[in-house]
Amino acid sequence: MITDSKFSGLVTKKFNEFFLVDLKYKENFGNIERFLCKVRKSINFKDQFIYVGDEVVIENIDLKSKRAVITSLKKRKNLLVRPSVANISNIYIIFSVVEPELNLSQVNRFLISAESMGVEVSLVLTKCDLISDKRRSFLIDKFEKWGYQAITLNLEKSNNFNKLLAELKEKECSIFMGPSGVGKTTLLNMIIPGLQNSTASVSNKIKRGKNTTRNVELFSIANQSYIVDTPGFNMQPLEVDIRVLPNLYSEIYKQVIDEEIKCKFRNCLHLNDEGCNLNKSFERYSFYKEMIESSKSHYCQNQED
Ligand SMILES: Nc1nc2c(ncn2[C@@H]2O[C@H](COP(=O)(O)OP(=O)(O)OP(=O)(O)O)[C@@H](O)[C@H]2O)c(=O)[nH]1
Ligand SMILES: [Mg+2]
Ligand SMILES: [Zn+2]
Repeated sequence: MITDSKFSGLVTKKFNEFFLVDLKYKENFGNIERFLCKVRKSINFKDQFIYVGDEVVIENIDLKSKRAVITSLKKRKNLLVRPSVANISNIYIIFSVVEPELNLSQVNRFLISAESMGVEVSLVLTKCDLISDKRRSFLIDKFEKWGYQAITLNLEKSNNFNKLLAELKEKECSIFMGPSGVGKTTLLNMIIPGLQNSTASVSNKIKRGKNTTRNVELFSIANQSYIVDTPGFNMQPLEVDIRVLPNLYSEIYKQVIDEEIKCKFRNCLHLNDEGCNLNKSFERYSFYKEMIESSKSHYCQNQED
């Protein structure tokens, strides 16, 4: 039986020319809520691709074979480029405190790249069962100075995990991002018992993860609440417009907004002391400076306008 009505759906997985689409309002067909879809041939999405996280309209729904056809793409709120995921509401940057070792410059790049998306960003530190309480407190203090209340996870204690789980269920679509081997999939498997996605121990030889997760997929954790697991990767130097960079570091924008510091030039990049009133004695200043230097070509210099 093929229905002739239209329904809203969410793309949860993509492979070749196929898409898995979950019905937005699950009660439409009882317990059938996921359809294998292709895009209608006559549709031209103006060269737009359809990504995981996109909201689409599906038609020609065949309840028996659980197939349908995508006939239109709704306007998206945002699009993350690497990996490609649409309509993210929250980014969780996940790092392990050891195995692989915490690399602060990498943590910073992930955080700033996430901040440039303009969504809420959180930091999660895994494998805290492998470090002392003293070291854990030290890290919490460090990241607090960076502007983040790090969520620390310990496989042997469940209180922080339970808090995180409750928080995630309140969010529309959260994404887990971070290097390979930090425990993103392990965390997802704890969140969705029975999921059993593959995880792998960190390589002894190179002390890095083994890139176990290969695909981007959206998982439902509560009504209208999803999580995306992503393959781990290392963040390359960012290509963010350097005029926005000062707004992505809380140590800088707090001084500008809360303390109302004023530099001589309105678009001051806070690199030199001449005419600059920013207090530069914070840990991430050297990362900030490096990031500005490496993305200088993106800056159309016009400091005095
Ligand atoms: N001791 C300890 N080990 C953990 C913890 N979380 C994850 N691990 C281990 O870390 C290894 C890597 O975990 P994965 O979940 O595969 O890591 P991932 O981030 O998904 O890696 P990719 O898919 O390659 O990006 C596994 O052997 C996990 O058992 C933790 O909190 N404590
Ligand atoms: Mg994984
Ligand atoms: Zn300045």
